[in-house]
Amino acid sequence: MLTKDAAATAVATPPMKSDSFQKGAAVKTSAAKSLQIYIDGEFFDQADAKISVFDHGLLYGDGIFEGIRFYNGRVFRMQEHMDRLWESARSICLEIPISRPEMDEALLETIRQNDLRDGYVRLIVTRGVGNLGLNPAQCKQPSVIIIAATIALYPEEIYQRGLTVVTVATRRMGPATLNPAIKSLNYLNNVLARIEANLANADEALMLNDAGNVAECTADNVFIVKRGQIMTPPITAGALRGITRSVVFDIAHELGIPISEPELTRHDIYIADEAFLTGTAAEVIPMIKVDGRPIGNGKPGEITNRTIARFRELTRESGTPIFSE
Ligand code: PXG
Repeated sequence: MLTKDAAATAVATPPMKSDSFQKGAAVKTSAAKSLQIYIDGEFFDQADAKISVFDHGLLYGDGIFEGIRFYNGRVFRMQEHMDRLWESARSICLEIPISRPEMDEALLETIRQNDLRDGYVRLIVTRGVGNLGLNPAQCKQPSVIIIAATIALYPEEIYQRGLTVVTVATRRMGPATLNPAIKSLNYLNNVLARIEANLANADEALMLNDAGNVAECTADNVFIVKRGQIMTPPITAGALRGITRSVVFDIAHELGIPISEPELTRHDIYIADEAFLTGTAAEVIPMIKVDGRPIGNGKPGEITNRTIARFRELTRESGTPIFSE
């Protein structure tokens, strides 16, 4: 039986001095080497990669980010991630200080500098240095930070067994407060939900919106399968327009499985035949128990497993090449 700690290993892992951070089937491809971090056009050793304490990204969570995976020397769905980054920027009136082609190249070069073929990239644009007041007009120069690291995968066992999830009391913010469609540096809403899941000894937290409908999990979109049809909450329910979510739409169309975006309640989850979560870090992963109730027969379902298999093929076969071959 895996603990929630095993589930928590799906995080990007810098090569730390101690291995204690990496539990389960951690993957390391560059053990002893210091990471090269991109900050505003320059590369720094990870020990020297620092930004100002006056950056509003730190002071107010004022900034945006993307989490991107690369597999087998190719960046998966890179343009979709860049589209979403630019949309988040536009929504918060943040002017990204470099062009799209420059950002593409900076991302690819960061992976090359670290000599990685499989891993995870964290791309961050902060509001930049200002004063201690929150007015973003004080911040003249946004900063771009790119971290490419290896990723400690969930152990294969967890894809075969599935995740246990609890509904938490913390509601997903509504579009009138901080729109969850913006992938901002302000993740405290999700962090609070995650703390609740940890305290309940669950792998993930199911978050509802203010209307009581299902929104998403803390870093993953939610899907159910009912009578051969795949369903996921609409973006308007408070779900991030996940890139992995959109890959599931592509897979469903390809496999001829009907897919739709109705409002979903907890009841719909409890009576589903199958359920799974999607996210860049978690990929496509079965959800087998919610609030103590087994989903379907309590095992990953057939459509879930087919979706996982096709997702893995796509990650191996497609993407933007990192190295010229
Ligand atoms: N919902 C939320 C709130 C997210 O932050 C997803 C869904 C899934 O989206 P993608 O595009 O990844 O399919 C996310 C993903 C991580 C990490 O370590 C990822 C996210 C947030 C925090 C950590 O991969 N975003």
